[in-house]
Amino acid sequence: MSSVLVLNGPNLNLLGTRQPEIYGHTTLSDVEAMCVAHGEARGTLVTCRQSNHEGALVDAIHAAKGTFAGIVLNAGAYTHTSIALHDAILSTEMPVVELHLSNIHARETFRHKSMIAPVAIGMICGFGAIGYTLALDALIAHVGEAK
Ligand code: CA2
Repeated sequence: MSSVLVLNGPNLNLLGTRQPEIYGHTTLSDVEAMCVAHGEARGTLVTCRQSNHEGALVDAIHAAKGTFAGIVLNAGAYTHTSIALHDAILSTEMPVVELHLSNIHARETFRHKSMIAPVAIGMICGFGAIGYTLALDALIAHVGEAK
């Protein structure tokens, strides 16, 4: 069975508790349960992690190599700033699907730039929590094709 990682970055532990007009009412636990169930239905083991710390996210990307076939990554605000996450993805050469709940291109201009996009296989944004399942499907298809 193939195995993928869903990795969430800073403040996403607050999902469903504040700013529901932007991020929806679904909690991070709900999202993670949905991802695991979605993976099960597609014969893929899904493991979920979240951290508010940039270095911990870098560590999680490094550790994913050899354990997971790919990563669905919502790097939160680090998306727009983190050369460290960009370099971590480059160094592992793992397939990463960038995911955002909101449409970052329809928001403030500082959210339009992504440090992840140039090293991701693709990006899904603007579909709320359901985007995680779309990102998983994209990653699972990509990993299957790469075999
Ligand atoms: O839309 C996304 O998924 C984002 O990655 C979310 C980040 C934001 O900085 C990115 O530009 C786009 C912010 C996550 C904050 O999540 C919260 C959830 C509930 C309440 C407050 C923050």
